[in-house]
Amino acid sequence: MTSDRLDDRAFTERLREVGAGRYHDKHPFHVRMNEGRLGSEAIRGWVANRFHYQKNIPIKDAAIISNCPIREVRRGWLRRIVVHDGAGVGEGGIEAWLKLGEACGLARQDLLDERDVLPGVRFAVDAYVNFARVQPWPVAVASSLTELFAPDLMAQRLAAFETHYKWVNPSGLEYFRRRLTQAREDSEEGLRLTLTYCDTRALQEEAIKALMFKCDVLWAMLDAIEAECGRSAA
Ligand code: AHQ
Repeated sequence: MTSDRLDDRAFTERLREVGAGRYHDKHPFHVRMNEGRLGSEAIRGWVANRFHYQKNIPIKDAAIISNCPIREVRRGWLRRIVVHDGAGVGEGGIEAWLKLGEACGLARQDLLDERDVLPGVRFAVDAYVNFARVQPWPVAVASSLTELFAPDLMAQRLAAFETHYKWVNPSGLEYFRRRLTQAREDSEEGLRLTLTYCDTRALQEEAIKALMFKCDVLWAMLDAIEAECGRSAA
């Protein structure tokens, strides 16, 4: 049977087309954020709700590791958990996001207590974690490829905060500065694994659908945040 498997270039192009159409850099909330048009309450609501996503990333990544039988892949993916959880107290991305919250005037405990987490954000994040638990690990890896499009957004966001949201203590922006390189490293690893292990046309199509699903996860989070917090203008 002739294989109708996409070659790496065509597969990569299909994945990039998903982001070009659906990545959350185009969501109205992010567009307004990057144009400096959000009020402080909208920024605080976004930071408090995105913390729920951030603290669930290592749980999602551990789910992928738990489903993966290949030692070399697990060894590489394990790095992500340490990036977020930190190698020790006071380190890692989750800690840096808590510092972003403090830089916006939010109490750490309010983020940790999930006091302001919106139902739509909670459901979208739960859907992402459960996706990673039940999907074949290469398909779950493919869902992280939204990070192919993250570095440009991080750069735009950093510039926006430094220009339009000077009331946020600049020390809180360290998270986004780190993501410029971490997102690039993550997406290079994720793309290499996806191209290697989504090695049938069926798995390639599942990977493309996984990326669409993840774009919907990120979009749905912003829909909920926009509905609740997006009304307050700068
Ligand atoms: O800060 C982000 C992060 O740690 C991750 C992990 C990765 C994944 O495994 O799905 N995705 C992701 C993302 C982060 N930040 C988002 C943003 O806009 O700040 C972007 C998001 C992503 O592109 O998936």
